[in-house]
Amino acid sequence: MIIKTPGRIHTKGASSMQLDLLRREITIKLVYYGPPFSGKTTNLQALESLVAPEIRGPLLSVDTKDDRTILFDLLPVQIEAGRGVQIRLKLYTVPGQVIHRATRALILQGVDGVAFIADSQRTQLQANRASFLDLRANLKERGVDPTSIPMVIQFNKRDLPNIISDEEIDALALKSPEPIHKAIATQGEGVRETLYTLFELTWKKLNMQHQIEERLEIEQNQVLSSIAKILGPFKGEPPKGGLGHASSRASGQ
Ligand SMILES: Nc1nc2c(ncn2[C@@H]2O[C@H](COP(=O)(O)OP(=O)(O)OP(=O)(O)O)[C@@H](O)[C@H]2O)c(=O)[nH]1
Ligand SMILES: [Mg+2]
Repeated sequence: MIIKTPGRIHTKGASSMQLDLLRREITIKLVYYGPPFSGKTTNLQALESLVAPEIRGPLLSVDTKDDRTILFDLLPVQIEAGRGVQIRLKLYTVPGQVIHRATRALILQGVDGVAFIADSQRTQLQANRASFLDLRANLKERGVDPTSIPMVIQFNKRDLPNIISDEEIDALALKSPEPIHKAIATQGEGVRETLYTLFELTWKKLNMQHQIEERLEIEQNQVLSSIAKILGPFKGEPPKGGLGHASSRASGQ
């Protein structure tokens, strides 16, 4: 961690979290990673329509005519977390196609948390695995321990035929260190839960490292419910401390 000016904290290496104590602003970078066509861009499109336009920028997409991401998508969201604290979330996607590895590595720079968007179709399971390994390798090459990065896995495209079953996902969730959500991103299902859980894990980690709550005199519950509020109502069991609690594994539908 480097302190550049009094009241301003920038982090180096894995995290790009910036904490400006004077302006009471925190900037957090979350990256949607995963194989080609798994629905990373669709997640951000769904979030763009879920979050009120006053608190988000337009979704910036750098893609080809046939909607393949070639650089990234970026959705900035600004959340008022009480006591004058502003949380600036920068939500990025990477391009999934194998040839864009260098771009993915670049976008991972300074990542605070990862949503891994897997494709539920059985034909894509190998692509999911390859992308997961690519993520780990990219992080390691940057000197980042992959297990230190808060991560949530989303099994998307639950509406399609020939997909990995709910029971198989539930079994995976029991042994997975990362929370798993099921989703149909095209219908907005599971999209909120994925982001909420990722935010919760990331916030807790950053707070442990930088004592954000103590420095800004804010309550974790207040922060989490501010995020829940901007995402709108969730399906399923109401979580503790807000919505979509990280320990509720394999939820989402
Ligand atoms: N049936 C179904 N289709 C989906 C779902 N989510 C995304 N898609 C479709 O899958 C295709 C790829 O979605 P994208 O969001 O562009 O995928 P991506 O992961 O951003 O792909 P790259 O940018 O190439 O890595 C699009 O045609 C989406 O409409 C889903 O839940 N169900
Ligand atoms: Mg995309």
